Amino acid sequence: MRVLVLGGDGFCGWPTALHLSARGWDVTVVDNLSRRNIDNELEVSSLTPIRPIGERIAAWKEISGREIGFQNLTLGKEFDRFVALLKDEKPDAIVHFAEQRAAPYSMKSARHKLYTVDNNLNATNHVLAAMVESGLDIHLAHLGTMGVYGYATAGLTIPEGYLTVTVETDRGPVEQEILFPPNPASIYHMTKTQDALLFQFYAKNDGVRITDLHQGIVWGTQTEETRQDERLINRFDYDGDYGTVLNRFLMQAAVDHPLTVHGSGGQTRAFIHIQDTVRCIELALKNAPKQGERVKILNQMTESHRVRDLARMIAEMTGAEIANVPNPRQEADENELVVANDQFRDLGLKPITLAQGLLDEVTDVARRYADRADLSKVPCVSHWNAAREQAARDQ
Ligand code: NAD
Ligand code: USQ
Repeated sequence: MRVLVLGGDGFCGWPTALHLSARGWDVTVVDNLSRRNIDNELEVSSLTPIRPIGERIAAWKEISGREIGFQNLTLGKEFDRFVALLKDEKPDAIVHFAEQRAAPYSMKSARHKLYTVDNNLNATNHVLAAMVESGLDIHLAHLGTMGVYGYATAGLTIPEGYLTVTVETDRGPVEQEILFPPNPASIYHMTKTQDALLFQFYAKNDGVRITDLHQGIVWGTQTEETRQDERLINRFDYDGDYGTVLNRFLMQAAVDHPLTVHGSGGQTRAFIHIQDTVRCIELALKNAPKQGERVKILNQMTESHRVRDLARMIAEMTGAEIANVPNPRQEADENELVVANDQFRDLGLKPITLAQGLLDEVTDVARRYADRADLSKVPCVSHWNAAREQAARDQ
């Protein structure tokens, strides 16, 4: 089986490429290395010493004997090259991670908003149009986000993508299944809600087989494959734009930085360990929708936690202090989050939980590379309403 991993140099993509290669898939990574360029723009580096993509791939060949291909290609810009690649490789599946994925980065300035929309929507549309153009029957598995649902569920268990609603009409109640109403909390999350419409259209019009994985916040660093050699090590983002909350807290605890809880820390979010991410992708590829089936949507998360509870748990474990800092985002003070994830459980996923001591593993990684940390990059400096705040200061 052949698979293209779009965005395969990134935090989720690299371990996925290795996981699938280790299980006998013929893997080609497609990535324009834009994430590494954004590190240059922000003047930050992964806490872990990630190697250039060529070195990563050569190290994997040395260790496993297996080849991973690489194409430096910008999805959303180089359409003809991508169609030619599809016709050449004839992949059975494509895993699509290739988008700008940080909410704070997407809200940094007007330029960052424009870049995120342009990059993400064009990448997804080009991938879909190229699949149709190639004439091949390829399964697309896309990494979406729990954030498409919004986070205030008011007692509702968030279903997997679709919601059955009853509409009162003159002829009595009519039942209909609709996409769960989108409620994005950042420009980045908004691009994922629009991706969902592109998927609905291409599935209906062209019969493209699509799985959209609504993933929660990924935590952890290493997987079975990335820990085999330091040259395979995965990325660890800790800065205010790209670092996600749980990994940031673990890193902060390791370098004696107070845990940066936004506001009262009342936001509840869904989480998944990186090892489970790669398992879920494999399960999704093995259980592709059939021709003519609607877009298959799965919630890819394993547990939900409130931010302040996570901070408390890590503080108790490590002795770290907690600092409640002003929230740079526009989000509710408190939200509940109950999520259905029956499909992956039915497919046999046995989730790794925070309670299993894996937090230690991440803290160990953070401690080992603590000297690489630039603490000036820890604060979240991207504000959701920066322009309005500036205008108020100027008055
Ligand atoms: P990442 O930024 O580490 O990786 C994305 C990769 O895609 C990078 O290597 C980047 O260079 C590449 N890329 C971006 N735009 C591209 C383009 N136009 N053409 C070619 N390559 C391009 O992000 P990640 O954390 O690995 O996330 C991967 C996907 O999973 C994203 O779509 C994200 O929305 C989703 N996701 C991530 C998380 C998380 O916690 N990290 C949670 C839920 C969903
Ligand atoms: N937060 C803090 N302190 C911090 C950092 C974050 O309190 O130092 C809070 C935020 O205010 C927010 C919550 O933690 O309420 C989560 O923030 P995050 O940066 O960990 O996650 P988010 O912005 O939602 O984005 C991440 C990934 C994104 C993915 C999303 C899944 O970057 O690609 O889509 O998680 S989800 O959150 O389920 O939508």
